[in-house]
Amino acid sequence: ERNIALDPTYNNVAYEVVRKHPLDHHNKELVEQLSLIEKQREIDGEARSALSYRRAISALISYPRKIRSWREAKKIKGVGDKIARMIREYLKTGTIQAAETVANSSRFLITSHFASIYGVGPTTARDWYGKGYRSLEDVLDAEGDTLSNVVKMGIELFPDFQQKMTRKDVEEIVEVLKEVLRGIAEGFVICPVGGYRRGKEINGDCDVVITHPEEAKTKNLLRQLVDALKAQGYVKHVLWYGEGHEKDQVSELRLQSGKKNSFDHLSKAFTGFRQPSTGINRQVDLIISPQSLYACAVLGWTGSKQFERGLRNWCKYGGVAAGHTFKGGYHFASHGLFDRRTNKRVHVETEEDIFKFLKLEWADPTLRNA
Ligand code: TTP
Ligand code: MN
Ligand code: MN
Ligand code: MN
Repeated sequence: ERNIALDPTYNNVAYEVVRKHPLDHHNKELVEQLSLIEKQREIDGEARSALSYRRAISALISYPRKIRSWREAKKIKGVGDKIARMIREYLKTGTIQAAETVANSSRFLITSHFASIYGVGPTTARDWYGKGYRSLEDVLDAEGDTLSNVVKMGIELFPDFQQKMTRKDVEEIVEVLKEVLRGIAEGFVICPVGGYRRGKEINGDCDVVITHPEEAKTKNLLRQLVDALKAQGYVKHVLWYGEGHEKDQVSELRLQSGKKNSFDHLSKAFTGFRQPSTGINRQVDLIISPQSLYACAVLGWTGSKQFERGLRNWCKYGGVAAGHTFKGGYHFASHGLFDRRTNKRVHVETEEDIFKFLKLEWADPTLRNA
């Protein structure tokens, strides 16, 4: 039984960009339990530990059949000894004790609740817990006056934002955006990205990349669009607003921005957007890209986060995939693909171009759920 052949297209490699990660996979319950531990490590600030769980989880998502033995689990690249032992425990008993402990930890339940509020990260969540707060009422009672405006908005919008969106909800919002864009000018192109593009039925927010064939049309678009959305009553809350500087010197573009929430140099706004049919405020993330950066913007904002991490590593360090060697030496960001040595931008028109350049086989967005 151990020798049942695996899917011949399966790649047992550590590279997320080479493997396939469908939403529907063979080890869901196991992945669910490991994800709980991963989340707890993340919220407790144990970044390295969280990352090793995330790597293993992605490897398990891409594994082409239900895992049946410890020996089988140990062979999977990305699954280390410690997690392999947890898989052994899971196969033997049906549960992982460490995951049960997390699931029953009131500290975990409360800190993860705090951290799910927009603007509240793990550090603040732990800090609040440490001060003895056990609910949002506790937080508001004790800190109401000192909270930042973003956190105040996050708390105000929380009851709405925690309600998940169907694909239809996302599509409704995209239609509204198209209409508002038409009021600004003809010819805008809008691409829903994030979990929606990866095929998820249920989404936490709506992420869109917007471009126009004429670069000048995207120049002041973010301001125009947010103003129009406010004027038409769709947007009351702007959680983050940042105009990019796509035309700055290339070397400067490569630098990581120090600005919070600004992990690329594209113009973007994270908004609370009132969905017409339900009246619920949805988080809508608007990303504006000039045409020349559109392929990178779409690839960078489609995710998943672990897929993007893998993509950046592949660009930097390279690897061998399907007999092709890629030497690395590049830097990927949503605002461009750069040669690390010269800081020069590589011109790419489409996502397919990027994969070809990186010597990778095309990965359909629905297989990027790493
Ligand atoms: P998100 O909207 O945060 O994630 P998501 O769409 O995958 O999932 P959810 O249903 O919870 O909304 O971000 C969209 C994509 O943008 C994400 O998959 C990867 C990319 N991204 C990063 O790489 N780094 C970041 O810090 C953010 C905010 C997004
Ligand atoms: Mn999203
Ligand atoms: Mn999210
Ligand atoms: Mn988002």
